[in-house]
Amino acid sequence: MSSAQVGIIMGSQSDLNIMEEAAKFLKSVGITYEINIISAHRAPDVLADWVRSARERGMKVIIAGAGGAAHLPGVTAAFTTLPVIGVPVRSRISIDGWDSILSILQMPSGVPVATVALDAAKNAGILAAQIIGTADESIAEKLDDFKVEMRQKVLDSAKELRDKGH
Ligand code: RP5
Repeated sequence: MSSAQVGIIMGSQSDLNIMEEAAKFLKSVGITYEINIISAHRAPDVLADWVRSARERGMKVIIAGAGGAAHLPGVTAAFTTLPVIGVPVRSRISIDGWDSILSILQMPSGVPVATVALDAAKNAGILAAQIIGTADESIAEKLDDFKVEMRQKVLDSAKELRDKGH
């Protein structure tokens, strides 16, 4: 039995440097996650088993990232009613990322994938935390703190600009 609240999956080892940003954010707010490489094209049977058992293993949200003909998030969403967040990855063979963006974004009616920006795995982690935060006050409070920190960083950089005489 996994204790992971969020499942992070990706199509290839080559997606890991992007996808681990989602894991880093979840860790920073204390959300448990499981991270795995499962290809919709190269290991579809493994994907089906993993997704079908995700809810009973305690997962609340799945983040799926892939590049190229990026079917992993969509096929994942086909197998579950858990919310699926898709991360389009700009892979080695990418056509400027548009191949993965459109593959993940343009899902058919009835099978939604919440698609974040290209390579935006951190945003996927934040969104997953916000979903968990709807039912977990301590996570919601940490997300409030994160917003306060972001705001402060903007104010600090504006002050730095003024201090430099601009
Ligand atoms: C997709 O194809 C993966 O998600 C990856 O982004 C892309 C390239 O995979 P590799 O050929 O690097 O394994 O399935």
